[in-house]
Amino acid sequence: MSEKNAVTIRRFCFGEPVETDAVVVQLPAETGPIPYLQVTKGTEDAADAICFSFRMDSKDILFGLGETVRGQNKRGHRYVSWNTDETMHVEDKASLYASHNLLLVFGRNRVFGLFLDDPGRVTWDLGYTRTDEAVMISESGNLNLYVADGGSLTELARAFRRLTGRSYLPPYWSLGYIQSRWGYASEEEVRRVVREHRERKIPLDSVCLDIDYMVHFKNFTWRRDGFPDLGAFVQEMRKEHIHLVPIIDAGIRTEEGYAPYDSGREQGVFCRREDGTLFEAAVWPGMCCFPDFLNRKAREWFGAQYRPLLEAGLEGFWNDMNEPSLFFTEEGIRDAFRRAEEQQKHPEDYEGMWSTKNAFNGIQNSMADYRQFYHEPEAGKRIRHDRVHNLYGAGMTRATAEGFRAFDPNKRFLLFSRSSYIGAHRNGGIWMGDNISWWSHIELALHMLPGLNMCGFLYCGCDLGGFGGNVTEDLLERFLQLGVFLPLMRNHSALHTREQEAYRFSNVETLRNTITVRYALIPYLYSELMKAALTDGMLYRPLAFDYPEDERACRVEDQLMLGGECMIAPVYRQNAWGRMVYLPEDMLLVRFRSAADYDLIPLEKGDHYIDLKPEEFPLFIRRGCLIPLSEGGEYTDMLPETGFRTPGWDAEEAEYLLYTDDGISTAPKLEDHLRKIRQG
Ligand code: MIG
Repeated sequence: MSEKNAVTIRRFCFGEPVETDAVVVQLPAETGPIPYLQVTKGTEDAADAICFSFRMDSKDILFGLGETVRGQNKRGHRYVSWNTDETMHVEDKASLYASHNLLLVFGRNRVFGLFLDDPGRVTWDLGYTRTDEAVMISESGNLNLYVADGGSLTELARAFRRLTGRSYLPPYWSLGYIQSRWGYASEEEVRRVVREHRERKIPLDSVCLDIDYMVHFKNFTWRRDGFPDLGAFVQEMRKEHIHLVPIIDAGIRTEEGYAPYDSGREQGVFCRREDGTLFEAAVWPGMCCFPDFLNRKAREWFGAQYRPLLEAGLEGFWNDMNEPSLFFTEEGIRDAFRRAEEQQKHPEDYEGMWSTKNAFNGIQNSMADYRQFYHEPEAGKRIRHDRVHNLYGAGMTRATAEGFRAFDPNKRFLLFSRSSYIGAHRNGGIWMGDNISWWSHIELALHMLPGLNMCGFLYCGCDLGGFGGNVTEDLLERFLQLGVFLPLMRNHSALHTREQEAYRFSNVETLRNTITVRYALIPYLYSELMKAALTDGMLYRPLAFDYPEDERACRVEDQLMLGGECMIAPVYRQNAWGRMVYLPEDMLLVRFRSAADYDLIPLEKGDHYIDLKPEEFPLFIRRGCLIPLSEGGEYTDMLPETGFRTPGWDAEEAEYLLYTDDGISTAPKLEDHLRKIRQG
């Protein structure tokens, strides 16, 4: 299990897998026995299904599955890979917006990993039916299975990343603080958001525009009443060092005279039904067509739609509703009404009443609808959507990123998506979708992070403050304290919820101070993000990755290793003025109040109760390490490249290598700086 052992990955092929774009290295398919796994064919519901299973030792810990509910250790639940627009992220949910079919098994005498490259429905029964058994079911039986073993957890994760390719690199400014809210509908509103931040010296780099900037929610349009001259406004904002980041949804409104619909139809880029007619379903703009992102021509077409917006100077976008989320189809509505009419004829039939209710409830994102349309990756080769459902968001990300590259191959654009599949990590980041202003959702984000990193999604984050529900000031503060460390640090909330921009609250100064810590850390965080991307590493790791021999550390669920030097342990309980933290080695506690105001307290390995007043949050630095803290600034353009402070152990001994934009290299300025420190 030492790091020196080389990892071996083997590919096993079942049925006729579809091309998913998940891997960048083509391994020969092996035919021998599959290590670790039993294989059986068929289930009660699906004759073609293939089931893989393995016996779990009581001590086995399971890591992976990216965007899913529950803990870092995935054991003890049944998950289903089926990308779903799910607004309730509670612990009995089986599916969220993404499918990240990677699992690492960490046991007493073995460490191995699985990647099921299957874009259809996959079930992960991880000790649910039987406590001591893990069963993975590919419903279609068409997949490439990758099995890896031979190294440590870290090496296994790295080997999968070598297989699936290098992570997306976001622009530097995207590490700045981003303010977003569903509802901003005009230049005036955006100006006000910016002004309120600037007046209070709350750092800010970007403002996201949600669907309200468009004309009737139609992609690639913007309302002239709210944004009379988009290009001029983009430039005006750039002068304020603000990047506008508009949303784009998956569906294209069915409307003659609307250019994307006309050209898309003309070029045949939309998904069709079996009879060749266009598949339509309602989403925000009304009835929409859905680009066939599995088809290269369709991707090119979609990527080109961004061009006018890029020409107007926009440098970043977020892609939404790409599971794809379907509000309803005409058939779905018709069936439900038919049932309701039946019900009217038999009003005393209570069971019928339930099925009527369910028919209406089931109109959204229905399996019947996902079976109604087809993709055509190549002319003449049709695949029914449900077989490749989990690829849709990844395809949209790919189309967008390809469009950006075609526009300017040398520029780094910001892109994050809601839905994803492994492989999409090469083209963009993701956000974790519609969380709620709940304390448990700080913890949930902390749990998802390492799983996402394992799958290559380094640039990610959750809606800080919570998307749904009404935030309280203390919750926003604790959310931001986690957000300081998330690559995507975005405050976002839903229409009709309490307004949660940092300036809306009574202790603005506290919220601002928290965000200043982010700006002090950006050079470090960006460098560590680079390092993780360029070395196929993880920015966030469960403690088991770094301390596999320490059984206590391996079961810690609410702390994470960050980069090469640090550990985080956020507070996620209301009214808690501190928390227990387990230190797997001696560490230096940096208790932050602001970028300029913090305590440094060396602590020994072991358990500690750390006092953390509402405005305080911790970062732990490993012995022998230091991190660079910049002076900070109100936006990333302002961040100095010198003058780093370096709180850390034994500053004379420790070193920190800065990874820069240009690749793996040390930053001479910081090196010089460190040398000066070393010289006294
Ligand atoms: O059906 O665009 O997750 O971030 O604000 C809701 C409106 C559609 C869902 C996204 C959310 C966004 C919202 N969208």
